[in-house]
This record gives sequence, C-alpha cells and structure tokens, in this order.
Amino acid sequence: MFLQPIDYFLAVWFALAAASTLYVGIDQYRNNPEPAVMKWGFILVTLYMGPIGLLLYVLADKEPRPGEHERFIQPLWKQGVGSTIHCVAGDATGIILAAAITAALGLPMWLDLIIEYLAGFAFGLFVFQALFMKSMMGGTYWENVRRSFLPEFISMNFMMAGMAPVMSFLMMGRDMRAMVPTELLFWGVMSLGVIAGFAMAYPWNVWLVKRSLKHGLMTERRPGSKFAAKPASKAGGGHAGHGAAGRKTSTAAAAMKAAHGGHEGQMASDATGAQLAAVGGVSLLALAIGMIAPANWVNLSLSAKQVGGAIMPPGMIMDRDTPAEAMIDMAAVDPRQVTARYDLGVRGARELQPRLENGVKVFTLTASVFRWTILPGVQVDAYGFNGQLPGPTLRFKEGDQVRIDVINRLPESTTVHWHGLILPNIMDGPAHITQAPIENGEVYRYAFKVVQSGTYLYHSHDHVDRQQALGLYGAIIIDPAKPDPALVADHEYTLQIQEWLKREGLTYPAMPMDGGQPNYFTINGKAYPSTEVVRMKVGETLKVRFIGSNNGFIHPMHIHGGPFEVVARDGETLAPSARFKADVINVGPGQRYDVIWTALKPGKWLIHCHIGHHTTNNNVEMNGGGGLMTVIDVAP
Ligand SMILES: [Cu+2]
Repeated sequence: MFLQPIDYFLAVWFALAAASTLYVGIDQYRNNPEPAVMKWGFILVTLYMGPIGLLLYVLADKEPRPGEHERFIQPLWKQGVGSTIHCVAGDATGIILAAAITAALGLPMWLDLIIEYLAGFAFGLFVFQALFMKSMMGGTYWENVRRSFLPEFISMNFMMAGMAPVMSFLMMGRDMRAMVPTELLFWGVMSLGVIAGFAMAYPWNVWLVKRSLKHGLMTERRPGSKFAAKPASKAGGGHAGHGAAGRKTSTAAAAMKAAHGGHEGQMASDATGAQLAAVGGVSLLALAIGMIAPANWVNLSLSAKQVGGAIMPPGMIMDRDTPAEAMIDMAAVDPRQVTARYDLGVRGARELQPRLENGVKVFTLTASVFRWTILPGVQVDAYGFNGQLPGPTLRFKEGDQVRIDVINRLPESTTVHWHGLILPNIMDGPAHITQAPIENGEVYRYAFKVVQSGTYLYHSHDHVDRQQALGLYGAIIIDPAKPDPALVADHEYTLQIQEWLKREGLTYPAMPMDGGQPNYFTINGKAYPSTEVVRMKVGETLKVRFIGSNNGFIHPMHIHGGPFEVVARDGETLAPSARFKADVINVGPGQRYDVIWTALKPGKWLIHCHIGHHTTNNNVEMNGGGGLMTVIDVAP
C-alpha cells in the first residue's frame, strides 16, 4: 500500500531500474565482448543505480560497433568507470545484503554500519576484485587477493564515506519505513546510497587506474566465440587475432598496455609510498567522517526493531538523544492497520444499550483502528471504541451494577480509566499501576457499582498522550436516582472536545510538543461545519454537558445569545447558592461542566471555543468558522 508520493516515485524508479538491468544483461551477453565478471559488475550496478547504471554502460562500455570495444574503452575516464563499477558491484552487494540482515536482527544502526562496511569490503575484495584481477592477470586467487587489498581498501573507504551518511540520515529520518527491508523506501535509500558511494569513489578509482593500481575495463575475445577477433577487424587493429588459445585477454591487454603503458601479466605501478599513504589515510578519514558524523544529528543507537516503519510528524524535534519510545509515541497511525472506514454521515457517541446478566448491566467496548470522517473529504485514522468517535456514550443510573468488557484490537496494549468514578482500585484502569495493560486480543472486565450521578468520561490510561489523542474516549452520563426538576432542561447536548493532527495523509496524536500541534478540532468527532445543529424554540432550555475529552489544551467554551448558568462541575451538582452565570467557561482536559442556557431570541446562536485557531480547519475558516463550533438554531 502506497502511503506517500515517494512510494509512487520509487515504484517508477525501480521499474526503470528493472528495465535498464534487463537491457544491460541482454546486451552484455549478446553484444559486448568483455569478461563475465565485468558483465556482472554492470548488471548489478544497473540494478542498484537504475537508469544511471544504464547511462554509464552505454557511454563507457557498450561496444559501439563490432570490433571497436578495445579502442572505445581506452580513455581514462572510462577505465575509471570500469574500475568503480567492479568495486561498487562487490561492495554494494555486500553492504545491501548486510543491511537487510542486520535490519532483521534488530541491531543498533551504528553496529549495522560497521557490519555493512566489513561485509562490503569482504564481498568486494574476495569476490569481485580478486576474481576480476585473476581474470585479468592470471596467477593464483590468493595472489590476487593480496594485490587487490590496498586498492580495494581505498575504493571501499570512499564508497562507504558516500553511502553511510545517506543511509544514516534517510533511514533515521522522518519516514523510518526506510529501515525496513520489506518497504520500497529501504531499497530507495540503498539505491541513493550506492549512487552517492559511486560518486565519492569514482575520482579515486581514476587515480588508481592511472597509477596502474587497478584495472578498469577490458575486452575478451575468446577464440571460437562470437566475439572472437577477426583478422580483418578494423578497430582491433594490428593487435587482434594473435591471442594464444587459453589466454583470454590478449587484445584487452594490448589495449591496457596502450592505456597505461603496463606489461602483460603484471602491472607496474609508479605510485610512491608517500602517495599511497596519503590517499589511504584520507580515505580512512573520509570513511570515519561518513560513519561517525551523522551521530551528531541522529540517534544511531536505535534499531529497525525499535523504530522501523514509524513515520514522524513534520517539525518533531528528533536529535541524537531522542529515545525510541518518544518516536513511537508520536508516530503516525499506520494506515495499513485501519480495519474499517466510516463516512461523514456516521456519528459517534451513540448511546450503547447494555444487556442484562443477573441484574448487571453489561457493556462491551472494542478498541480498534479505523478511518473516521471529520469533514467532507477529511479523514483521520483513529483509535476508537466500537467504530465510533467519540466512543459510545455509556448511560448509567445511580445505583446500577455495571460491567464493561474491554476488548483490545489495537496494535498496542491499552486500558480504560473511568474518570471521576468512585470504584475499587483494581477497576480504575491505570496501566502498570492498578492493572497489567490489556494486550492485543485480550479482554479485561471492569465491574463496579455506580454510586454517583452526573457527567463523566472514560478514556485510555495506557500511553494516554498517544491513545486518547487518537480517539480512545467517550462520555459517561449517570442519571440521578432522584432527578432534581430544577436541573432538567427541555433539550440536552453533550459536547466532547478533541484535537487532531493530520498532515500529508497521515494522522498523528496531537500534543503540546514540537511537531505535535493540532490543526483540526472536533466536537463529537466532527469539525464545523459538519458538527450537528441543536434545534430548539424561544423560551426553551438547553443543558450542555461540556466534556474535556481532549488532552492537550484548555478550551474557553462560549455560547452566544446570552449567559448560561453553570449547574454542575466534574459531575458534582452545585448547590443553588454556588451556581453562577457566565458566557465563557474554561474546559480543561478531564473537566466537565453542565450549563443550562435559555433561548431568549430566535436565530442562529453559536457554541464555540474562544481560541480563534480552534475554530478553523487546518487554519481555514469555512462557512464562518471551523473546528470547535456548532450552531443552536432557535425558532421563534
Ligand atoms: Cu479551544
């Protein structure tokens, strides 16, 4: 499932890489007279570098016309390309294999990098470099390993100096799907890393070829093969055709001789000890900088097991000290975990009917991940109960025996806290304090006697800043055993507040922290103008139950058209002498206010938060507002 624009780009990129690799592979075997190890070098590098590999092949190595390969590959820049190709083919293969394996093992990034370097070096030296040298030079395998060591060391150091920072910064960047080998992004980072490594290693390979420390490209015309040199060959010139049987490289060696002035069978390098020490030393320094410097900015002690796959909100401060838990806490809801989708017409906070078991009212709340519509065309990926946002309203009566079975279908553990209720401690809900968290697939039965009345709420008490911010909350309304007629209104409206952070198609838990600031706000799971309209007549009364079901901000809730009377706070009914009139009440997280408002005049009267930003949708005012706003429509 594609989550971000980069995924589409990468799909196209890898399709091009596959087509390029196919072309290079076929063309190498059909049309290009060079040794198999070099053919495979180009095939692998084209797989890693896509169209750029194809470009290098066509410009530097592909025989333009039959018989011309020897002369075509002579220029030093092409020899440098060839030399870099067989370095990168080996090194990158080792690095990529190691990266995929270390990611699966869950090792910290810094250790990954060291293993990748060693694997790349070993693969490059023992496979590509030594085999290539052997096919060029003859001699035993181990002689070639020894001869290849220093050039391979220099080339590999620069290669990794380019590749390591690309991997560190991008894998530990905002989109940490880049750490997971089953994600396209991982392979995208690998490709970009190989391209950067190639660019870093290339100038040094040119120097190594120039000093006859490495070979670049060569031609192979096996007698009897379709590439066998013909006496009349134009481009092969006078060198063609005098290779003895069993010697593969006669014309290539001649070409190399022309290019480097070397001798067939061995290379005499004119590099001095001082030059080698200087280049080797600087390559080591570049390697150290490439491997270590990113640790100034990103936390390389983390592993793919800890944070792999997490996508972080733009603007979150992620530094070398940011722990994995902080990243997981603020990470986007993974859209691939969404199990249901609900359109704008589906309302939350619907009253949940209990079933009776031996006189006990039994409710079931199931927590899951679903996509919830807050405005036309605007959805959030929410954690919620029973596919509703807010969760279903639990209506108890004072004196009830109740039981609530909480089933967890979330990708993480959870609990439920019954905010403001007097109940046994074991039923209170805080994870790790009064109970073990409810793991995915588990059920926890909360049972207690209801001894209060008024407006309450329930919400997650496990990783509250994440889970409640994603929607794990709902209202509890407890009817008193003996209702007070003075507190009964003609209409009732329960108003649950929530803050949301939705960016680039992903939902993050909103929190008052860098990168976590909300940009959408909802009343009962909808943002104005999609909030419900309260309809009443002049002279009628409306009881509004404000619930601070959000957990980030205090919202000064205001009603137009005249004052309301505050009759209850936090579920407790105020004594008549303590009731007061106001037109704004600050509703903080967890707080509840019951207010009674009388419709004095007809018209459209607003209930809204008095922080202007909270009455916009992603900073946009629609139909005169947004977010925490709803209309009381009073008929004459
Ligand atoms: Cu507000």
